[in-house]
This record gives sequence, C-alpha cells and structure tokens, in this order.
Amino acid sequence: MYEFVQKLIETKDNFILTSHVNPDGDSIGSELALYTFLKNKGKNAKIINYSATPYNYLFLDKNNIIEKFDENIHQKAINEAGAVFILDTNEYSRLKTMAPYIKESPAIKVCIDHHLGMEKNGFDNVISDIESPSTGEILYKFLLSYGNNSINKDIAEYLYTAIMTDTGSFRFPRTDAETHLITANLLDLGIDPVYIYNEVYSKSSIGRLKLLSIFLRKLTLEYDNRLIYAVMLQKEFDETGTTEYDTEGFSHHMMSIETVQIALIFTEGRNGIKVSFRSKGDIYVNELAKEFGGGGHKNAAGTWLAEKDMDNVCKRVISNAKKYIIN
Ligand SMILES: [Mn+2]
Repeated sequence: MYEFVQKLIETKDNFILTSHVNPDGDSIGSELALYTFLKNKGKNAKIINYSATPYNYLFLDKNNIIEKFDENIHQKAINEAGAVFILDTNEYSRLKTMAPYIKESPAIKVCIDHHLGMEKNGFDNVISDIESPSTGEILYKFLLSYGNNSINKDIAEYLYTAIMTDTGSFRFPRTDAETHLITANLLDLGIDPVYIYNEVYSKSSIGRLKLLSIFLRKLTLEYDNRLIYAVMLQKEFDETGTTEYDTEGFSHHMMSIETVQIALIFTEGRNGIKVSFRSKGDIYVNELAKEFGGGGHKNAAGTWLAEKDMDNVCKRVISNAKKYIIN
C-alpha cells in the first residue's frame, strides 16, 4: 500500500504539499507533519495553499512555512516538483485556482485522504481510508512504516492537532480505540494537549461571541423539530467584525438538541451562498449535499452555490432534506 509513495520519496527531491480551500486542523496538521518528515529526510518541500491559514492554526506554523498560492510565484515550483501531495481532499475542484497548474505539471500526483468519492484517474497514486477519522491518522500510520523514530515531537504536535480537530475532540463516530492508542503514542513524545486545545479552541473574540448570539436567536426548527437551520448574512459578519470562518463549531449547538437529525447553516457570501450540512447516525448528508453540487462525509458535508436568492436556496435545500429524515 505504501510502496509507491515510499519509492517516490526515495527517488524525488522536490515536493509540493497542498490541501483544500479553507483549510482546517487536519489539513494544516497533515501538511506540516509530512513537510517536516520530508525535510528530516533531507528533501526540499513547499506547502502551498489556496487559502491563508486560519488564525487559530498559526501556532503550528511557527516558521512561516505555509505559502499562500500566487500563480506568478508558484507556477514554476509546481512545474519543477517531482511530486505533489494533495492532502485531506480527493477533489481537484477544492484546490480552486491551483488545480489546473497541478494537473498540468509533469509531477507525480499523490492523494492522501479519508473522504468518500475518490476522484478516479486524477492521481498517480492514492493512500485512502474512508474509515479513518482524519488524514492525520492515515499519515501517522504511513510515517510509522519508516520506524518509530520518524515521528519527532513537532510531527506529533501536528498530527495530534489533525486528529483532535477532525474527531471533534474525540467525540465523532469514527473515533475508536485505535485513535486513542495513536494519540497516546503522540502524547508520549511530550506534546501538551492543554496548550494545543487552547490554541485551537480558546481564542474566541468578543465579535465571535456576538455572532454566536445572533446565530442562536436565528435557529429555526422544521419537520417536527428534526431539522434545524440558521441563515447568516454578510451584514452580521460586518457588524460583529467577524468572517464566515467564525461560525466554525456553531453547528455543535444545533446538534445538541435531542430531536435534531439534520442541521443546516446557510451563509451569505460576497458571490454566493455556502451551505453546511451536519447529521446524526445513519443520515447521509453528503448525499443531500451532492444534490446541490457539494459533498463530504456521511455526517458532515458542504456545498457552495453561485446564487443570490437566499430564500430560494433555503426552500430548495430544506425541501430536499425531508426525505433524509428518519421518522
Ligand atoms: Mn480531514
């Protein structure tokens, strides 16, 4: 399973690492883990992302390794790379304007990911495990194939952040004994889970709390309290000095209602509407998201629609959601 990638790392010298638009803890943690591993092996590597790193993950990138994509600067590097690693997504569309440059580069393309619906033929090799709760966990196992010493304290901090964030702090369904055994091994390397948690989750601004209060007031229940949704408007982000990224984690409040099976957040952007989908148990919201051109996991998915009419989008999504609800 690892032979192709092991040989690639052995034989190539220049690597580009990237991940999806709006990177999360799993993206940033996985990128920095693989980057550090490659550097420790004496290789050249670059992390290039379409989006800037969210502020609560900047603590991981102490040396400002991660670069924000600029076609004028990075086209050459992408073309000259021996291999490109695409982490935590299996869809080129989620690399946004980077996608054509990577596709056209002669570099070998490897996808390391845990999402459903692997894009066929888009990659030269794939390390995929849709049962895995995070890309960080997949990378942990891969790095371990090089022996225990391949994971140092820095890499442990990156992987722990990836696993902690993508498991919702070890509470999402795919968290299992193996996840805890892996994080136990990472903690043994001397990382500080309290520090990491506080850096990621305890950096709220007053603006974000005000945004949360607006959000909570807007919660609306449908279908006998089985579906819940909220609509967030651009002016509310402006008023509170926040951005749409500040709603991260808000769906947790929706899912805390016992009867709720599906939660939807509609976010008005400058050029369209973002919809995030959450569900409990065996409700495949990624299928619902797919009906609107999106995708994701069984219990967490998203899409983006180039439309302006919020009422119309809400109506259509809520109406299509009905058939996923279990009576
Ligand atoms: Mn992930």
